[in-house]
Amino acid sequence: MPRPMIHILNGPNLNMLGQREPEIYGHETLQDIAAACEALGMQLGLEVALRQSNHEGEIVEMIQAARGVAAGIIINPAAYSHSSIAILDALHLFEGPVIEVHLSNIHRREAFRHHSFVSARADAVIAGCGAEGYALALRRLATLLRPAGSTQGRKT
Ligand code: DHK
Repeated sequence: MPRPMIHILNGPNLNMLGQREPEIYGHETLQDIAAACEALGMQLGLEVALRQSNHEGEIVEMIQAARGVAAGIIINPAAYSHSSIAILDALHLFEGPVIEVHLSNIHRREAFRHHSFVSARADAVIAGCGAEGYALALRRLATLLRPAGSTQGRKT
């Protein structure tokens, strides 16, 4: 049986993780996050594909391309969280669950980071857990995508 596909989409400047303000965003690189999510995906029975773009329109196209292909989306829209209605609208086109992740706790930072347009479509929002936020999002998607009545992956 093919494993359900999860797309992990990342916005601007997240390609610089590891070098970028590590006191805020941590020391892990996006490649580290991709490797950790692929390994966890194997355990959870999910296939994982991680992508990043510095361009709003490309992120919109990634979301459109996930339709009918991905069972769920994890998205860190980065700075576009606070400005992009286009990304919100694209997510409204996607039929599966969406989890929004922020490495930092955006609510403890500058006021302009407190509002995310994307949250209006997200089934859950994880902020302030660093790179672990992606793993938490993956676990939540595994729960949401588990067939009703299935005990697979449950601890007890
Ligand atoms: C990442 C960014 O690049 C910022 O623009 C957001 C987010 C916060 C994060 O915490 O992952 O404001």
